[in-house]
Amino acid sequence: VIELRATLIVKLGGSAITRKDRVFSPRDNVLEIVAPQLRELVEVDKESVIVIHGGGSFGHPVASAYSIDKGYTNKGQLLGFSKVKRAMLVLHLKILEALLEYGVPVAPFSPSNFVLTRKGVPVNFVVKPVKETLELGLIPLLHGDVVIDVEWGFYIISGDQLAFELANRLPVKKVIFGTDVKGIYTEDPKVSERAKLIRVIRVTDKICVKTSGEEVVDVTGGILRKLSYAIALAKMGIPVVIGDITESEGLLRLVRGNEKECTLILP
Ligand code: IP8
Repeated sequence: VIELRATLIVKLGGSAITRKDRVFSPRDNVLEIVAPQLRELVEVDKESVIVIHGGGSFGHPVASAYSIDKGYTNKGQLLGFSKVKRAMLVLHLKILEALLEYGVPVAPFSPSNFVLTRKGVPVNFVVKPVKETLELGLIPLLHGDVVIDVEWGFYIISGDQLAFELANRLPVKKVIFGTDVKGIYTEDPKVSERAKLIRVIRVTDKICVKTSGEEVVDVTGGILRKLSYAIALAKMGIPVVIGDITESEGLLRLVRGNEKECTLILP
């Protein structure tokens, strides 16, 4: 039996791949920048890669409009479930197409088909198809999704949580949270000029991050929740890098450790 090579997880954050200020608008230029780098990671760096993308201006506004993130409370939400799925699948297809254009052999996966949660914690998470797909040399492409929760009815599982769940079930060596800013700041850099980039966070550090509260709609908890998954991953011994993937070669620099302007979360 050949042991599966430790995998690199790349999360394409919704703020990087979509315009959060306009509903249903992808940032095609960022997809064009990211796609060839993913190809390079596979062909040149020989990385085994799982890609996960977030919801951005596709999943979040729809989920929020139907209060899907509050769980199942009324029948009108059933259509909301379908519409969140649709929004995510439309974005998923756009990313699939962008990656295909650059010859990246992706295998699309939609988490609601193989994940069931109870109060947000997976009770079923069928990882085997993802694992076998990876072993064959394909690049699994997953997305943040609305899943059925046996207690709450619905649950929005974020791409960040998916990274954490995968790392609990597969050998993962590093996780990149790609976004449209350089990393975690002391304050919201889009609002405050005083915001300072935090370059390294140790899991034992006490850190203070001020959020603006003016953030665009994010049903999965924004930057603080991202940070808590990053810290949980680091506690498992998996380094996490949070950084900007909207600039050319940005993703490669983050993966290869050549980027100084980013946030490293270390055990
Ligand atoms: O953008 C959320 O994924 P995230 C997906 O990674 C939905 O938090 C359905 C809003």
